[in-house]
Amino acid sequence: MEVGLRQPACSRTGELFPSGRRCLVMGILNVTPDSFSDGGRFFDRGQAVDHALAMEQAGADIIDIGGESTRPGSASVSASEQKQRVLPVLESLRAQSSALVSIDTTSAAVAAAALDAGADLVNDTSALRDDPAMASLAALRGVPVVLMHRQGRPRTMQRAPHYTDVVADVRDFLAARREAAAAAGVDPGQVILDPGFGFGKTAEHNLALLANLSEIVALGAPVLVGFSRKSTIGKVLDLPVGERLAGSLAAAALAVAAGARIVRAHDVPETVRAVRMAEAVIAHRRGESGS
Ligand code: HH2
Repeated sequence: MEVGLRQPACSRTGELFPSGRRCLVMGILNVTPDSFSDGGRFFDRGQAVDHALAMEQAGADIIDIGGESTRPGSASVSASEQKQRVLPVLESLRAQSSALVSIDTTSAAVAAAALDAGADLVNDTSALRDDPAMASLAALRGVPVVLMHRQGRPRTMQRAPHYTDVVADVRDFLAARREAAAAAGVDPGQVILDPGFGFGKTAEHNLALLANLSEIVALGAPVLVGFSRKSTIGKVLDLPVGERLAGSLAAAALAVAAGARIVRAHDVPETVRAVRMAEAVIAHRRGESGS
């Protein structure tokens, strides 16, 4: 299929959020041997597709497919290796499901191939910085794109994260990246912002960002939150990665209450329920439409 010719399934972020729906759940599909919480579990194509279909069945609005772990200390994976991992899964999934699919990559070659194979949006944890071709790709394809804050690079980002004021620094970074994307031709209406929990941040930084998420929401773009199973939960509750579901759900509910529009999660059935519950409460806030 030729670059730029496919009509995207959702051509604007507005179409991601039909009226009446506040928050979408993005189910995580790591086609990797080494992701921090589920590495190796979905490295097999059949298991990956089955897991994606199960997440869709459980209420995931978007399936986020990635072929490169970005956990602290991880090494980068070549574009060709990422494509070998994700494309067969994406193609099988596309044949069996009409779920929205995002491609989690910082490589424009991987993103382009995934869009050709039927992905609907791009999730770039470098906010278009790692690959200079990513901005023009996003502009050309006109698909929604997630711009995430990350200090440093995955291999070293947790060594000594430092901020003057983490909330203001992340907010200003995201505003600047949205402007840079617009300067490269990306429609600002297609931009989704993400504070990047765990990406060059201590537990204190992550807690401050979640506590003040409304300042990121105030930038006016849809905000994505990925707190699922992350080490801050392990630190607060003193729990290993396999026992962080309750902490993940608490973070998801707080994110929804602060105005997040997408929650990225490993445990989709439970997260969908937590999000719907938070939305039911929010619907009763005074002065908001739908209350
Ligand atoms: N977190 C991870 C990966 N991609 N993308 C966005 N937009 N926001 C996030 O918070 C985010 C992300 C890390 O989680 P996971 O995919 O489970 O782990 P790994 O990177 O080890 O595959």
